[in-house]
Amino acid sequence: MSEAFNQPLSGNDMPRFGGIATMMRLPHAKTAEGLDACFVGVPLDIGTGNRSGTRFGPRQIRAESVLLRPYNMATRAAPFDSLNVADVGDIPTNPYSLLKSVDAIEAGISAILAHGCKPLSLGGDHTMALPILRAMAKKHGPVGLIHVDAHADINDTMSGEKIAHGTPFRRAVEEKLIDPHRTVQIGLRGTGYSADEFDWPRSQGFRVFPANELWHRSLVPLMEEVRAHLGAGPVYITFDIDSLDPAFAQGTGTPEIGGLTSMQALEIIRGCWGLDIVGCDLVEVSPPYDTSGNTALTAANLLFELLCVLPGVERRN
Ligand SMILES: [Mn+2]
Repeated sequence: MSEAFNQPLSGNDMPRFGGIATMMRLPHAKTAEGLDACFVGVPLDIGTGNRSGTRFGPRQIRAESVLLRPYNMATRAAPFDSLNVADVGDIPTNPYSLLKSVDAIEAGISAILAHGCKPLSLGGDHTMALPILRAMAKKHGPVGLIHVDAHADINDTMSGEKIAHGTPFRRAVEEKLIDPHRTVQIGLRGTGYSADEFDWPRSQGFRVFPANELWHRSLVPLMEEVRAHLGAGPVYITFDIDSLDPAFAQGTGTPEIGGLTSMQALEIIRGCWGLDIVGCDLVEVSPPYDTSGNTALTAANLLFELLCVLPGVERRN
């Protein structure tokens, strides 16, 4: 069975530090034709308001992903026995124009969806969630959203701009790309520009789980609640690496103390199993601030975990 689909290149056939640096050492494909799921890079950082560097995120996540092996020990998921997966390379963003980059991302994701393939996007700053959700809504209608982040990213504008990495979910509500009553935000914390901005997500119907309510807790029960809340219907997962505490993921542009642990991140993603997931992203990895490579390594692992909870992935017990 496993012979039928693309397989990651084994470290026994080519040393892990050799070969072409695709995600998980999968084959590179020019398009998503014939694929069930694909990894796609979005090298973008001109939507960031503080530290930049996420344009280098996709390459660094791919570089650290060479350590990943194809079977998930904890969940027994065997994604490459069940789905045909490849790395389709990067979407050609425009380093001089955020708006043109946004259009390019929507076109790139739409082309993947046209093949019936589910994109797992490697970011890139969080601006990319807006064009991705535009493409998703065109195909599926308003989607349910699991948004894991230190920040709500619901600003109306940043420095007067409607499109930036802190505004995508305000735009997504306005453009009816997401169903606010099937939207959850997990891990929010830190400081804000005004006291009332903390109330906006709930005023739209979002369920919000701030980080301080999750400290010292297993998130397995939380995810039971999340699954029940989202129910049937398409779900998109957007995972900002800054949801994790800087102790676990320092290589990001807008770190906030008091965040989630790596273990809680695994519980969140593994707890998405059973939902009708139509795509996902992992954003805001900034290699210039990732001195150990640990943030990109964590991102690579979380992307593998996201692949493992896609519908149709078998579990070998
Ligand atoms: Mn974010």
